[in-house]
Amino acid sequence: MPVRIVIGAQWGDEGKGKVVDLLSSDAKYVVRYQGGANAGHTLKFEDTTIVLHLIPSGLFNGNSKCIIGNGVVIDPIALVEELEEVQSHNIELEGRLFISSSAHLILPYHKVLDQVKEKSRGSDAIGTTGRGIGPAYVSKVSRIGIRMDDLLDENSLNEKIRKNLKDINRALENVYHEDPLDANEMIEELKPAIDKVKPFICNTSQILHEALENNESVLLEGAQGSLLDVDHGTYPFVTSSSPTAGGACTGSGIPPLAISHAMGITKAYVTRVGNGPFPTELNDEHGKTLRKNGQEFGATTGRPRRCGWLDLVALKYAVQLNGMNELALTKLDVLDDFKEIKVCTEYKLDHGTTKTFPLDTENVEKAKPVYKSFEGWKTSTREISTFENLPEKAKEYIAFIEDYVGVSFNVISTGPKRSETIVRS
Ligand code: 2SA
Ligand code: MG
Repeated sequence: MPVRIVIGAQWGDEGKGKVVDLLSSDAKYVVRYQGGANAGHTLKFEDTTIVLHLIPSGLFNGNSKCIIGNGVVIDPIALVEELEEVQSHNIELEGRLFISSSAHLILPYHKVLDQVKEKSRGSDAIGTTGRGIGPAYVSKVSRIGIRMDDLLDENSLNEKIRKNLKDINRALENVYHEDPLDANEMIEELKPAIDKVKPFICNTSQILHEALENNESVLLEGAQGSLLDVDHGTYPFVTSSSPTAGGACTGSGIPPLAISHAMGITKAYVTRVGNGPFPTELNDEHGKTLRKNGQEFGATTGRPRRCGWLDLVALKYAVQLNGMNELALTKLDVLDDFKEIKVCTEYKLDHGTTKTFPLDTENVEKAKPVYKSFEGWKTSTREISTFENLPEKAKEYIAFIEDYVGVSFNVISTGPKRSETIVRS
């Protein structure tokens, strides 16, 4: 049975939620392995749109069980809001949602730190979502983090919160000149959320190990994207986790050799939200058209996303980084109105051109894209659900991408709904 990772091949928002929802009908388990409530995975059914931030996108598929793995950082207040939203759609959570006892918590002080640190960076701000992601991973790595299993012992939990807050308040007052936070207030604020999430806490790696032994299918749902990876992305303009394939193993407890498929998700163009280099960014009418037609606004923060042409140098890098052996192309329909469509095939740098994605952010910043131009198909692809029915010019565009990166598209999405999808075997 497949153990498949679904990974963003760009800077996030590639449409992973839709693809995971689609594939989860065959998956026994759907697992989030990194990130937190910074993610915004949008699912669109006939007349409903749901945005999930923490809960795996498989929940809306009646059969699969959903796991929030150890690599995720969990804001209990945000989680409970989401649980309530999901329940309002008559989704049963008992027996369907499992949260790793080793996952770390995002506490209110992490969110405050995220926001004051961003403010203090001034024009060097990263453009974080302000959801406390970076500071929560800092706590984890510096071994002062609070984990889900700490929620099971109230006294020791409160003790840990008080102890951490002492240090954090010192930084807030002396470094950032902000008001200190009150431990008692925080503990009170957290209590109802903690009570609600407690029943879901368990040993999720054990569940997954048993699933592997029983040859059951597992789908690992990445959040953000490869170019936001803390190691391999455009550092420091990255998130603080590892969305790439390696992160799926450490963030879930699934061993690397158990992974059979790594599916990369890429839009037919590129978007980025937050700061940092973006070689094919379009600061013109074309960029605006992509944003408008693609509804490119942050699903968590509502921020307008930066838009640009498809970047094959970056896509090839993502394919190599993750060993992607499957690809999904999303939002093809957003290109329907364009007379001319471009894709970047090389970067021009000081010393010449390259097809290799530079590891230093300065060179990504400097890179001037070299484009190949395609004539647009100028006809609607919306709702097309078989490859044969795509316009010839769209097929040529797709074939060029496949040839460049060396992997074919198994899934092509022509609209947000489940039905607006081409699946190629
Ligand atoms: P953070 O909050 O510490 O993870 O921010 C660090 C960088 O990571 C980017 N990031 C994202 N990029 C795209 N989509 C994300 N999720 C939301 C969405 C974002 C939103 O689905 O639209 O609503 O704004 C996401 N989460 C983090 C972030 O922009 C920083 O560049
Ligand atoms: Mg998103």
